[in-house]
Amino acid sequence: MASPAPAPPAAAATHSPPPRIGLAGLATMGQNLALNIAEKGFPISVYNRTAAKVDSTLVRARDEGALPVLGHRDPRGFVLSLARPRTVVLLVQAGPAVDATIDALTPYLEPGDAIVDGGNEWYQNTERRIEEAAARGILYLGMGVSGGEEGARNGPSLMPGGHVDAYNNIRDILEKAAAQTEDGACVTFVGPGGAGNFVKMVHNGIEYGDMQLIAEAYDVLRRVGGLSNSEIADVFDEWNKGELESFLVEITADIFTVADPLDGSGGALVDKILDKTGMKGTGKWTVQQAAELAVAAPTIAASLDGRYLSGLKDERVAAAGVLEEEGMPAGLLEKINVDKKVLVDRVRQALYASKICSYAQGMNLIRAKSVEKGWNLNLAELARIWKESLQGRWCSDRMRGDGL
Ligand code: 2AM
Repeated sequence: MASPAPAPPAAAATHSPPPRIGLAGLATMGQNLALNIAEKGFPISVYNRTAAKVDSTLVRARDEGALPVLGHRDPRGFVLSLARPRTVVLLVQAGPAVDATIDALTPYLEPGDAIVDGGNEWYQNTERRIEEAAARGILYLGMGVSGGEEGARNGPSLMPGGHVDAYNNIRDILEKAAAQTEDGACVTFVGPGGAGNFVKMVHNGIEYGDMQLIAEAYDVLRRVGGLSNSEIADVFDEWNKGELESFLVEITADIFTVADPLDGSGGALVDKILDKTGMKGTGKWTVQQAAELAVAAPTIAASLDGRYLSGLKDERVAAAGVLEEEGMPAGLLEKINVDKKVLVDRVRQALYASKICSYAQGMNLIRAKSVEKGWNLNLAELARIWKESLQGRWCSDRMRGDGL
């Protein structure tokens, strides 16, 4: 195996003028967002607690087109490398790591500088940090970043909330880095306080719903309709040409065409995947918030329940045995006689209607929170900046890389 290319010098001090923006936290999302910003023509300083990730970022910056990325291994040099007013974007794990990173950087920040947390943070943590930063004259944004690693590199949907001046300082950078659609860049100032994080949380909850709906549509086609994998692939392919067009539907079609490389008889890989999933938490927060605000969000709640139930694999296998013994064998539904064509069309319509309901539930939740907090959120703007992330190209990457 070839040894990795040596890292370029840590701080290529040749870039001038100094960067206006820095990014701390160079795991996958941070690295990709930093490279994206640099590629759009904005020099950027980068820092990570563990220096190896600074080196790997610099190697990528060099390999992906000599991008203007300046590496730093200590927080002081990192902060002081920035032109004032400084903006430091954090992409570290939500929770205590954000506080630790803020503690490491703030001694060197000055009044008027800004911190932008790009993680999937609980909105109340952002509201606490806005107050703590304000006591030092520092501006603060909590910014949802949607699109997983590919979105971060090539155009995420950005949901910044908090101090509007912090947004205005880097608005031009965010507008260039964000996904571009015919309706403009996928970024807007969401609102004050933790509004950006809250909106990102609901966005993820809506995606939980989307995935559950697609899974249930598949289940009906398979169990009730008795469709084969290749027939289901064709159905999703066809659906992707109509009002259901989205990346999730597109990749669902692809999933059914992949053969199991370990199965000599050419069986489909999808039938070998364990039906058991985990989650990272934003769906649970969404449902908790819906309950707190007395907003019905049945699709999102059902998707969360679906994940909990999927985790109970052993119990489900045991229960199937009990049902079998009681005269309800697996595959009972497959014995129902249905007209496949009619079924496929009804499932398509049901999927579309359910999806609309799910989005409405999410929007309703955001509206209720906006009223409670006095955030005055613009729902149409949110729908606009979600265009690429919820419907577009980056969905699959978010399933892999983001807070789902
Ligand atoms: P690391 O590379 O030094 O572990 C995702 O885990 C990112 O969050 C990484 O960049 C990681 O830095 C960073 N991170 C996690 N915990 C942290 C902490 N307590 N302080 C600073 N950075 C942290």
